[in-house]
Amino acid sequence: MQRSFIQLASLLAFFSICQISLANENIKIITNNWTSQIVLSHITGKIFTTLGQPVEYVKISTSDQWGALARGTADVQIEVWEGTMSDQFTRLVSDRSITNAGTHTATTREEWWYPSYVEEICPGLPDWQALKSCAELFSLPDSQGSGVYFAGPWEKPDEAKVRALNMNFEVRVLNSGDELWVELNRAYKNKTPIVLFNWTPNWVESRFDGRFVEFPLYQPACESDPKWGVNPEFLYDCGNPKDGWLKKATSTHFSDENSCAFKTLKNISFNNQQISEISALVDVDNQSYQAAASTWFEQNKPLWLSWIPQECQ
Ligand code: TMO
Repeated sequence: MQRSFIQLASLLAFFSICQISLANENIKIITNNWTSQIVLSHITGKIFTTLGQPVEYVKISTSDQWGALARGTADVQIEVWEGTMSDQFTRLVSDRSITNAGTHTATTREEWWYPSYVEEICPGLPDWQALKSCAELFSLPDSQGSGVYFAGPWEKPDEAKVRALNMNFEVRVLNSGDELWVELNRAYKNKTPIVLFNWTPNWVESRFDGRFVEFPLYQPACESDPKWGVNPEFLYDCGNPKDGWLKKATSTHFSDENSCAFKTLKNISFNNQQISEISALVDVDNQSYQAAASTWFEQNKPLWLSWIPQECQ
């Protein structure tokens, strides 16, 4: 009798330890390499912390994040952009390897972009055919006469786009948003021609006047059917979507283990103005990512409280 009581008691103790360790396991939030994503991740972390959920941040590239989410070594991605990430996101969600945690209000665009003064040097912009005939204007001393396009590390195959549209451009891939802005600032100061990857919502639109290049309108078939579009032999003879979505993703076990955090995440929704203001706190006002997250968090308490379901408050 006594023995079985001890057994039962130790069994109960064992289960409660398991539960505690389950509940106390840190939520692993992915951080990438552009500003709004990093700040939004920290804001999300602060919201989870108010639910009593400890968090940690996992710095990882967008290309490696899919495996990490699928394996559960990362739990939360707060910014999945249609223009650069829809293929993997859609495939992994339909495989049930990751979970779709809903859509932000913001609409997005990710595309080749230039500052407005470039239009005076290359008339006909923003049409891509004008850019094609002006390619040499964008050459650099070490580009053998080809134009240079500064790309980020996130994009769809831009080499393929250049080839399919038969443009005389070299694609230079940089490692982060910050490296793109170094090139933009340098060119802007001297008013030299530049074309680089950019996106909206972003802080750039609050500081620099500029436009996206208009490539042939995106349709999904452009990326699956070579016969589609101006080049019947190649894929990618089109631009990115002009009003893309912005979604959130989690590992598949996240919703079971952290139901309040998951429900809250589903409600989290940023709009274009909020995202560009948040990125400007860092890239214009020079706050740290953490400080920008704290600033926003302090100033928007009613909003983020409204994202937490009643039963979790
Ligand atoms: C994924 N990004 C917003 C940098 O294009």
